[in-house]
Amino acid sequence: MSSTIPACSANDDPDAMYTKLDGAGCLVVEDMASPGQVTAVRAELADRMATAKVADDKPDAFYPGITRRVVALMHRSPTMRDLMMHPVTEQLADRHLLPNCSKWTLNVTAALEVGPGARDQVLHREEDLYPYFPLPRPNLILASMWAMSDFTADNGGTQLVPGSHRWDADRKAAPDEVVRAEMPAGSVLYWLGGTLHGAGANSTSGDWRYGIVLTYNLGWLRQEENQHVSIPLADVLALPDAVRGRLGFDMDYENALGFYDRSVLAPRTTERKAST
Ligand SMILES: O=C(O)CCC(=O)C(=O)O
Repeated sequence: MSSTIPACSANDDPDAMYTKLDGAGCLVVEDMASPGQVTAVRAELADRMATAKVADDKPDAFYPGITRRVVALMHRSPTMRDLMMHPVTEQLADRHLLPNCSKWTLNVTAALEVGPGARDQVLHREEDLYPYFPLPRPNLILASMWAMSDFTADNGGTQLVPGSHRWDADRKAAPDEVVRAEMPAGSVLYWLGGTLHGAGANSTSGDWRYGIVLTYNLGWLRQEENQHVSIPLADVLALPDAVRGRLGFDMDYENALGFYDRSVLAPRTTERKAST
């Protein structure tokens, strides 16, 4: 397979889009967030991002130096909460995850900046979280990267290994199998949970590359980021049911996984009379 990342537009036929994503293990979709939405997300996260610790540069660290990250985005960015429910994500995740679950949920949220001089991140798979399945694993995760700045091959554009979602555990990526995502701000890079990827080196640019990762997993798996404590309960109660469901706050799973007593979240104002 040639090492290229397929691209399409947000209005393309969802089945055709998923065929490309499933074939290569990755896909760029342009014009997903408007310039206004990109500005709003950046403004909502600006204070937190400005004070986030810049990682130290240790050669073996999973997170390369000269990068910074902020999590709990469903609490911190109302605009990102809207984009989390984007119809293209809904269509792709339905196709990728619903064969293995009755509901899928938001897994991880993180704003990631890659600064000038940052090295390549080690290649990894989102599904390495669940090592009990042998490679290639069943469909467990769909990942997305929302470009909040332009992504280029030399400013930290995500590295991807197209086709690696079908590899077994012994196969390593050769240098010419690794490609770097290039896309304008407002685009989204999707990749499958089995696809090798990592943040790219910011080798020659003087700018910080800015992306937002949202990943989604099967509803019966534990979420990597604990969404139940990443957003205050009072805020959760004000959200529409569909958003709450995506965060994992509902109990409508097969086998009642995640059940809870609804009266704890919405206490009755008057106690029901004891029956005689
Ligand atoms: O920043 C990127 O492009 C990818 C980040 C990533 O894969 C990670 O932080 O695990």
